[in-house]
Amino acid sequence: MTSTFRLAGDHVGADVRWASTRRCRDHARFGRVSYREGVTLADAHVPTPPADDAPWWRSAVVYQVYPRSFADADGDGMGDLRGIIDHLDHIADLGADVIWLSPVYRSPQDDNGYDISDYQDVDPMFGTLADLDELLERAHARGLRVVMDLVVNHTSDEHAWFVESKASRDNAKADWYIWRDPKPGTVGGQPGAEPNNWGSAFSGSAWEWSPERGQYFLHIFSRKQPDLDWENPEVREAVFSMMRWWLDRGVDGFRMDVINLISKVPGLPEAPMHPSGYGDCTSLVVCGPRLLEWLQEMKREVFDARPGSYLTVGEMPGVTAELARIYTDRDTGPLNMVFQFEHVDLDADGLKWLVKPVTPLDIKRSLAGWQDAMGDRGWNSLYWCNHDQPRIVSRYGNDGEFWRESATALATVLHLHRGTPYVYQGEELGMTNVPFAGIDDYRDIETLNFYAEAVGRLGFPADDVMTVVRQKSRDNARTPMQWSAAPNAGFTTGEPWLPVNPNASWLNAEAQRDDPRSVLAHYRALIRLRHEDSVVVDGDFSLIQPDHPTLYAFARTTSAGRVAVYANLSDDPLDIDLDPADVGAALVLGNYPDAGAPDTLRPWEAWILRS
Ligand code: TEU
Repeated sequence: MTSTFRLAGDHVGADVRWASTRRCRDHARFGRVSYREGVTLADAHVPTPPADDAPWWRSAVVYQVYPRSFADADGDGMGDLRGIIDHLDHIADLGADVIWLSPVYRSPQDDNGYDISDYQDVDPMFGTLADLDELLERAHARGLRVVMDLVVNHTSDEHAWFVESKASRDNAKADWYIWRDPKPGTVGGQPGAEPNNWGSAFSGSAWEWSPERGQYFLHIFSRKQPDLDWENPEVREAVFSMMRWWLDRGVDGFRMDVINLISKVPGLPEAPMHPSGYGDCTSLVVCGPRLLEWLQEMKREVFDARPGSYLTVGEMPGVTAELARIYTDRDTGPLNMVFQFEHVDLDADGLKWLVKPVTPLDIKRSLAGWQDAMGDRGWNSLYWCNHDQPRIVSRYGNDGEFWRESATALATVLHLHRGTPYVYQGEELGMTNVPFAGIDDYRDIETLNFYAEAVGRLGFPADDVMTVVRQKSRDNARTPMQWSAAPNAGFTTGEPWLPVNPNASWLNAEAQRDDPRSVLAHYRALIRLRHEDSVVVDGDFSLIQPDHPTLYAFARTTSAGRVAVYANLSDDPLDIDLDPADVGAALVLGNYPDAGAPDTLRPWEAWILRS
């Protein structure tokens, strides 16, 4: 079969509206092009905008801001709220609809703000509540919504609730956290006295001894992040009331941190052993017995009585597609969408740090499986990157020879799936992993704890450990945003809290802003396409040539038409056959400067075809 399609204008980083109204005359080079002189693409297929009565977040794109690394307005080396306010135009120009703000609450910053000591105040290092109000106002004025991070599986150990809880066994908040006695016959605080064998996600035991109270408390994450006891109705009401307070203040929803860990299996039984030497409690804490009930309760208590429509996304490591569909069911689900982890765990052999190779076919099967599983009842969130994940162009792309092509190909594939896309700051520029020289450059608690444990207790060679740290550390995502080629990438006039990636000299927002071939221009075009074409929002999903090892191709269809994606996820050219349904379709967006050959995809070339 000949892979002929019609070209809808200069398609590199093309502005989609422009492409869709431009006259397309110069396509004669495609032998079987059937485009009539003088007919615009708009005449050929008028894209129908998404329906007005559908929930707004279905056609939205979310931009995640990690405040400490976004922009520093006061020169202390740490990003802040005023820095975000100063750069709202960047987010608005990209076309994003929503900002998800990683935590800016008061926090000792043991886990960069995911350890909160006051849910209803802003940490002074980020600014004030008045700054946050101003950010909300200015974002809203640009049509941008703002979603807050809700971290309520745990608090900081410096939160007033925990300070009170640990003071005695009979205070008013004594049962707000998960307290347990030492194992019978042992001495509390001694190795082996922990109530069970669970390991923490950040290395070591998940239990910490509290001498004040003479008991252990559970912390699935760091010892400064004690888990709240959601079995206690007072805890739930305190969380719901705090959420209502934020909604009253004008926020537009919540990204709910590890929300599927709040319900633990009663009795906290021993867990199967893990290579780390501790029990792997995943099966005992993930999507536990009362999770659905409590999420329904949250929806009822916080959202149902309010006019308006909010965005709720539950971060859910280890969630199955079957459960995710239930949590996001369009009629009965308590959440709009969840973050699932399957496609970002493909390179982990059981443990994040045991890296294994991933093929394009693995990625395709995983993401396509989720498309099928959500069907038209559930809803996907679509992401490659966030503050916990290595940079996608370094991870599943080629950040050397095909940096631009692979960054844009991966973006194309993801954004054309059914679901709500998330863009993590710098992803829209194709930011890469950082080549830090040694462990001293890293700041992330997960990375530092792992390194200490792997090199110290487990005795692995430091060089081997550094190899995996460079691939997987969360600090790859957390290096400062690359605004320009100025010192410190224009992020700060001071000393940045985490070193800047040296490639900021050429990889930065300023260099890309007016370049129609840039990664940034490509992201803009993808976002615009979603806003303008209901097929991208609503279309059914089906893979094309599902078993092909490097071709990632699929179609989205509704009665309004068909959008097809053909992407070559490899460093080699690829001869392809178009699906018969796509022969004669218009090319609305590609990622090379010219149309190339009609039946060959160049390395990491990606096409979006419309018919
Ligand atoms: O992350 C949850 C989570 O599953 C992490 O353990 C994640 O798998 C890990 O960071 C991957 O390396 C959320 C937040 O996004 C993360 O930043 C926090 O550290 C964590 O919860 C605890 O609040």
